[in-house]
Amino acid sequence: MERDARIYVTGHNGLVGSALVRELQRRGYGDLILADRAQLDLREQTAVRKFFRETRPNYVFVAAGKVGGILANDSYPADFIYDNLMIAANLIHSAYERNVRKLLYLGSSCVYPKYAPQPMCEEDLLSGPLEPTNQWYAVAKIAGIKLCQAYRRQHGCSYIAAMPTNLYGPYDNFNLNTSHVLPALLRKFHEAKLADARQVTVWGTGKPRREFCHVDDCVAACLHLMDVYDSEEIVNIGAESDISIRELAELVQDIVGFQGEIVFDTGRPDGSPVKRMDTSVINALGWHTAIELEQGIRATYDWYVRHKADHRG
Ligand code: GFB
Repeated sequence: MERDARIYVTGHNGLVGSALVRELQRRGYGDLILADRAQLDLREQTAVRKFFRETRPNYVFVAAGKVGGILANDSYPADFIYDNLMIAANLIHSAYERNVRKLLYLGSSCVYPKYAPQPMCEEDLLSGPLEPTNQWYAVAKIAGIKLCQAYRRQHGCSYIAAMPTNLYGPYDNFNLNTSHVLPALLRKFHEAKLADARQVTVWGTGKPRREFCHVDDCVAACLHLMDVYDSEEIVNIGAESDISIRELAELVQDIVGFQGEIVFDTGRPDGSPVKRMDTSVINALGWHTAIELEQGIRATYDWYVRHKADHRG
């Protein structure tokens, strides 16, 4: 992307979008197009088309979306499928109408089947049934991938799609009902430490395994793909190692410095047993993770304590 390019980062208040903006600014991109929810509802086709007409972006990052952890996905299936379908369709079609030079669409590791062979390769897409708790989100994200591929095939659009694993970092959602596991654990252990509580409850059996990629690593991958990749196949962004939820809870307990015990609420769903990403494609393109998990969690915990711990929500 040229330094004077007009770059539209959707979802710039979210985990990925905010990290993208920080990194683009650090690299000297001065013409960023940003609009928050009050300014532009991405589910509204007419409003999105008008916004593209007026702002004329050259590049678009689709980091906007309705996202959440296992409980939010399970509780609000209509929101997860409708919002994400509309956002993908409106952004991708408007990009086509306004001749956007290149668009990067962000999917998720949950697009892969629940029992996909591990590690999951890009070719495993649509090879089996999805995890029921997040199938609504996954179907919308798969539709977004297919939109990118269809506009490339029919109209020659340079739209690419990346599938990040579970992400974490600053500006994550720390609401215990809607967040992903890592921010939830940071908050639970932090509040338990302050309250001198005897125990912290972790959902599920603790046996599922997940990968956690720091959002700054993910952003480096996205910008790298924008530079070097232009093809219809999706590309995984993985953490290159995984960990069980029990091990993760113990690590967070240690980082936060909570002295009590961990109990598992097995009445809560586990979700997919394991989600390991095969990263050979993106590794061959020259990207690797740089932020080790413990270091990344420590930095995120520092950020949480400085910015969020006093706020409820
Ligand atoms: O991060 P998480 O909500 O999403 O949960 P998924 C990961 C694992 O952590 C599950 C367990 O086995 C949870 O049961 N867990 C333990 C907890 N304690 C907690 C807690 O306090 N909060 C939460 N949230 N989980 C998501 C999808 O799946 O992955 C999304 O629902 C998206 O659509 C995302 O794809 C990447 O990893 O199971």
